[in-house]
Amino acid sequence: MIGVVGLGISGIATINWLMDRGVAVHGFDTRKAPPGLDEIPAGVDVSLGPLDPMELSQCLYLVVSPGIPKDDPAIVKAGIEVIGDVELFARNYRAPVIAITGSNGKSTVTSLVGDMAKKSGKRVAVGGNIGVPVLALAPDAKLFVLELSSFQLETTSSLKPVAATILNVTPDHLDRYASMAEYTAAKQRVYQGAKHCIYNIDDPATRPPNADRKDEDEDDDAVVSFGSTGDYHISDGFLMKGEEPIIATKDVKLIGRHNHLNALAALALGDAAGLPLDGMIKSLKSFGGLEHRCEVIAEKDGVRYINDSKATNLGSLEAALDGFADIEGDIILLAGGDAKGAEFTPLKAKMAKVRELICFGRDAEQVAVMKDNPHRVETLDDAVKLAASLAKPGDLVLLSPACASLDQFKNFEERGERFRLLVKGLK
Ligand code: UMA
Ligand code: ADP
Repeated sequence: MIGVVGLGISGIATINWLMDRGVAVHGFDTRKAPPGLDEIPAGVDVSLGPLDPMELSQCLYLVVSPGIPKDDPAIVKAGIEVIGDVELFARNYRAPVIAITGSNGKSTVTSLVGDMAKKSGKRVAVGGNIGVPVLALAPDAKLFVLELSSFQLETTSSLKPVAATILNVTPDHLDRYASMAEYTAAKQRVYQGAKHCIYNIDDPATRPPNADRKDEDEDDDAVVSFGSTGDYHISDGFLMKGEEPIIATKDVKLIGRHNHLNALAALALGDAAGLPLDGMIKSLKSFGGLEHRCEVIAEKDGVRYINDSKATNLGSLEAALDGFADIEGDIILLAGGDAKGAEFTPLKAKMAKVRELICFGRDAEQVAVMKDNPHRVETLDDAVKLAASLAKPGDLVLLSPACASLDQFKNFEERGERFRLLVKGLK
């Protein structure tokens, strides 16, 4: 019998996958009413509430969901092997994998690479942390493009991606990691066994262990860099591969410098996996990005409203502020929620364009240190009302919360949709 700990979407997909293969399963969840309870197939025993090490230890091994730390005391005490759904996938699937991690840009790059593969006629499956559990993906895909979180990487050791990247590392999930070093180490696991490691030359934490070899042999394509310089870089308004211009940035549909860096990473990953250049260029011209990421949702009385609800950490807020540094008016910034243990004072230096900071949610106090004279309100509803009353023509009302949404919403999508609705309702 195999234990599946966590009955969210990855737990349910794992249970179904094991049951399809005739394996006996026992499900566990620390919650009294986990979301996937109704979807558990008949014949699976389920234990809810605090994990019991004795009961866990009856299993052959445990497949632990990303939402539960693998060093949970009960799990450690059980003393049996602990893996994640991505490890189970890695042990059983043979098609090439492109693996993408980083603090920000994962979903954008994952979707973009998936689109590049599709436009190149590949039978591709896209999943992982982006919201589709790896064990729910079409098993007959010829290429898997996987977004992997640090939590998923912690429980994965057999994945051998054809191409792997860490896009960037900025503070996040510090409620679960003791230090940035620990968080970075989890991300670095993506390079284990990777054929091509693709890293951000401007961010030392993304540098793979074998990068020094590249310093000695420039043609070594096991390590590839992107960024302000490096193998893939931006020069004179073009995305470049070495000396070769690939596409003008003005022809790339994704906007903002951070997205141009994402495009470079996607090109490097696609190249490493053997995708043809014309398919990748077609995709760069047409892929407009995902909802809730610096999305312009309305313009009212000369005020633009931007939904960046997916900005759940400092790095993503910083990218948004950099991206809007050249606007004519000012920014009215709506931020707050569950701060996940982050320290906001470093962002004080980035507030030049922010005229008003409106903080909401559980950790409003923590977020408020970013600027002098901040406004504090309870909810996003109050924040939008206040923002509308303070905005002048030319201004930008930016929801880029730099926090998780879980204190007041089901997820970042619900927060973004609420924002959209509130803005729509403004007179
Ligand atoms: N939980 C408990 N007790 C349990 C199990 C879970 O309290 O016994 C809680 C967790 O603390 C968490 C929630 O339940 O708050 C969901 O955890 P889960 O492991 O059941 O999550 P899944 O529904 O399986 O979704 C997971 C990823 N969730 C997390 O890593 C928290 C999803 O990423 C991912 O899309 C999905 O697997 C498919 O691979 C979401 C996420 O927030 C989007 N990821 C984090 C991020 O992007 O920052 C890492
Ligand atoms: P992730 O899946 O890592 O959360 P997303 O592509 O969903 O990444 O983007 C999350 C947030 O990060 C959005 O606010 C987006 O504007 C911002 N972002 C996207 N790419 C980058 C990047 N390369 N650097 C910093 N921020 C980024």
